[in-house]
Amino acid sequence: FHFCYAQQFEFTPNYDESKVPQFKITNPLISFNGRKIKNTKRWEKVRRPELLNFFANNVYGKVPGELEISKWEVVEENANALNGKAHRKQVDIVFNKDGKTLFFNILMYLPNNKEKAPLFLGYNFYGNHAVCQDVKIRIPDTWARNNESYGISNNQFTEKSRGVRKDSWQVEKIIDSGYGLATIYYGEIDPDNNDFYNGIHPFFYVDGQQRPAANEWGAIAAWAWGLSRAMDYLEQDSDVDATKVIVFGHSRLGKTALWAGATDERFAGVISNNSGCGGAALSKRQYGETVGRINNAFPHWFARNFISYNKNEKALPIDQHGLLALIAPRPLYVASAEDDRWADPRGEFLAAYYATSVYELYGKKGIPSEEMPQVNQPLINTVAYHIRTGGHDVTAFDWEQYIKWADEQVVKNF
Ligand code: GTR
Repeated sequence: FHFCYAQQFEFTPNYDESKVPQFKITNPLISFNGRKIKNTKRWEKVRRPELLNFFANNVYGKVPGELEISKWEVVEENANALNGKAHRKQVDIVFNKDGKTLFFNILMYLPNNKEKAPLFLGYNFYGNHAVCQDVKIRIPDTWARNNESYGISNNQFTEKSRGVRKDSWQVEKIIDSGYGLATIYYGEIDPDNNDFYNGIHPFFYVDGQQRPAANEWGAIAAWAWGLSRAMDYLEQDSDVDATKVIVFGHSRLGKTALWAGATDERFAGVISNNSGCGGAALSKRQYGETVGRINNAFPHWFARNFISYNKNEKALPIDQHGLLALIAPRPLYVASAEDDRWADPRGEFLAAYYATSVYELYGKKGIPSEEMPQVNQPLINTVAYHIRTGGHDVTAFDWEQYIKWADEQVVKNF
């Protein structure tokens, strides 16, 4: 059944820069009670926790408890994958609680020329088998969104979707650059539907509870939680350099990567690809997708408390630059696409710019000015940004920049 707290919502997106409302940007280095944060110690003791708490209670929702991996199992592996370049592993991560079971499968490719590989970790939208044309990749049998061109009907994946997203994953490029890739089908943690009876949420319900409380996790926080559990596994996989795991995500999964990076400091770097509203973009600009629109179209993504900012962005005590600042001093890459106006490229850029003061507190370089770089001219510092030509997607160009930035900022082998 469905929870219908979405009302009818009249919406025409604004794409006119001159109609962006005037607003004040909250200084990330002034605490909610007005104190100036002058050093990293105060940031870590006072400001970072209060911001984290704000986003947890009012935007993404808190995780109501703890649940450890019950067991993991390597269900398939081959040291000679991708013409001998890579070691492929498929690992089931299993959770058991009160008679309930949930598992997700991590597909990994690790470069054979590295002992412990740095790694990109990210969710996929269409199943692990969609990221690479490799017949050995298992096809998830969990819920899938129907998609005729990918051969997905009756909410089931088929052979037809094998490799369909390979251009957005660039597995060979990643391996050739000395990185591993770990990917998970996001629907295995929580199917992307407006309901809360399946996926991981029910594992935390008390008797009779049917949905999370107003300040508890929506789907994005649940997916972010899954990334942290994947990290628990990676930390004890001796083929991986767990100190160099970069969490990556596109669009709703970019929002997820940002929240995972903010909540789990084990992630050594974070990539937001076209994450837009509720991700890297400033909500107060109300350009393209807005808080009200996203909460109405996807009522299950955020904590219910986030609804109080529908058509009321000005009430936000901190905007999404505060989320980006939570990732400091770890390297952060925010990427936009010129035609992806729905995600507000300028809003994504400005959030990275306004988060920069926190990086500077740590002596790191972020975005030096309010001037956006030209299209296809990446700005690569600890906080990196690019806007490329084209639309809402992940491309080879995007991956080339992420690898270059990871070389310089995370792995330091350039
Ligand atoms: C859109 C949504 C965006 C973005 C996108 C996606 O429909 O409005 O916030 O998340 O979906 O995930 O592809």
